[in-house]
Amino acid sequence: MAINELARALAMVSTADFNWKIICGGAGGVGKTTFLFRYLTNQFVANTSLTVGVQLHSQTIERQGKKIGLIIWDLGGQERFRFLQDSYMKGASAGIVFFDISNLGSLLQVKDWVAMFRKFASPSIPILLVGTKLDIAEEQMHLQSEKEALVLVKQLDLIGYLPSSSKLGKNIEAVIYTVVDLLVVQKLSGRQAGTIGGITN
Ligand SMILES: Nc1nc2c(ncn2[C@@H]2O[C@H](COP(=O)(O)OP(=O)(O)OP(=O)(O)O)[C@@H](O)[C@H]2O)c(=O)[nH]1
Ligand SMILES: [Mg+2]
Repeated sequence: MAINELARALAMVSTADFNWKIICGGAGGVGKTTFLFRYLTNQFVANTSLTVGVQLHSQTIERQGKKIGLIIWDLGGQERFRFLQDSYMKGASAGIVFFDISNLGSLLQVKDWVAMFRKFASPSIPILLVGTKLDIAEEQMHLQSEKEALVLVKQLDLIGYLPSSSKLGKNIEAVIYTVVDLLVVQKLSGRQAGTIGGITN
């Protein structure tokens, strides 16, 4: 990871209302890096190389009147990097697990990623399931993946499911905002329990 990225992240931490670490996992090649690049730069890059180990991104955003420092960790999906990734999951506030809608085999790894996040981050970490590459999936696959994804959401007690396309720019911000908004609501309701009835977003 680049030192200047870490320095930027540390500078951000001192000025934000909340600072959260979000971890991203899922099978190799499903499109995690492409997704984060689209989110951070609004560009679709077709020639990413596989993520070696982990990559870190930092960003400050405003949601619900709060300044939020995000540190997003992109965990390489290749099995061989797993041994060094456990420690990077520690302290995460939320997780996003990705699978490829056009390759339903990638759904089989979702359970393992959820289990890892719960083991190494926290047993109660909120996790969103995200389908990628909606643009190249046939209608039939889209329907099938949605059905299977919703079963997993229920089975594994995830926040929910969103299909996305980094190529089309579909549901990119929605994914991040869904996670962040949930954390904001959790934080505010936990802190001021009983004083703010019914926070909605
Ligand atoms: N058509 C299409 N291709 C995509 C999309 N997202 C990613 N890809 C392609 O899928 C390939 C793999 O994307 P990556 O982002 O490198 O995948 P990754 O999940 O980060 O892979 P690892 O780092 O090995 O875990 C690249 O060739 C991307 O261009 C998408 O929304 N649509
Ligand atoms: Mg990657």
